[in-house]
Amino acid sequence: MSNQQLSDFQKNKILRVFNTFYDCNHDGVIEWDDFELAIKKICDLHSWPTDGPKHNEARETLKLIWDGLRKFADENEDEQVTKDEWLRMWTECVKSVEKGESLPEWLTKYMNFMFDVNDTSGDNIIDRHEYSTVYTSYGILKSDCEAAFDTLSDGGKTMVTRDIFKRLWTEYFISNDRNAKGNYLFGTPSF
Ligand SMILES: [Ca+2]
Ligand SMILES: [Ca+2]
Ligand SMILES: [Ca+2]
Repeated sequence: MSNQQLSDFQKNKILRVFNTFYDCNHDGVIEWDDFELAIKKICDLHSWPTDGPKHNEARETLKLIWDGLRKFADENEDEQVTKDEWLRMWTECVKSVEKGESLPEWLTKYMNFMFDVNDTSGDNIIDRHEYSTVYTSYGILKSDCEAAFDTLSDGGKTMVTRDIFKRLWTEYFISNDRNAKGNYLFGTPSF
């Protein structure tokens, strides 16, 4: 199995997510430790108290996501997902979606989780302020966040609901079109 089916553009997008959102301690592999850091970051961001219901819920959700990710990507079962394993998983994933299959369940869970993390107010819409707050916490510049959000929302004309978020999410991971709006889902692309 090779990564040849993905274009460099697709690989760059997929690795950006690996580096920015999953490999939180930046040691080049995804492990449970990275998820622990993500839980801490998200709870701090929302001021969810340690061991409170929201904190426990975030941990349970991320545990399910990690189990799903390992099942699909951790070929040698060493409890680490390398960049090569990550790209191979995505190659398979892009192929199945192109055949009309849906995204794997763990990824749908992750998508819903990220939507909920973004939607601080809980009104089922991500607004510009909510979006910038979350992504600046991942080290993306505020100006990049705001520019990206303006693209995603057509300058505020389109409400970023869960359905729209899902469409943009799928576009981000699957599309090979450089003009797709979904490319801006995680900040202004640098590619
Ligand atoms: Ca790591
Ligand atoms: Ca592995
Ligand atoms: Ca909201």
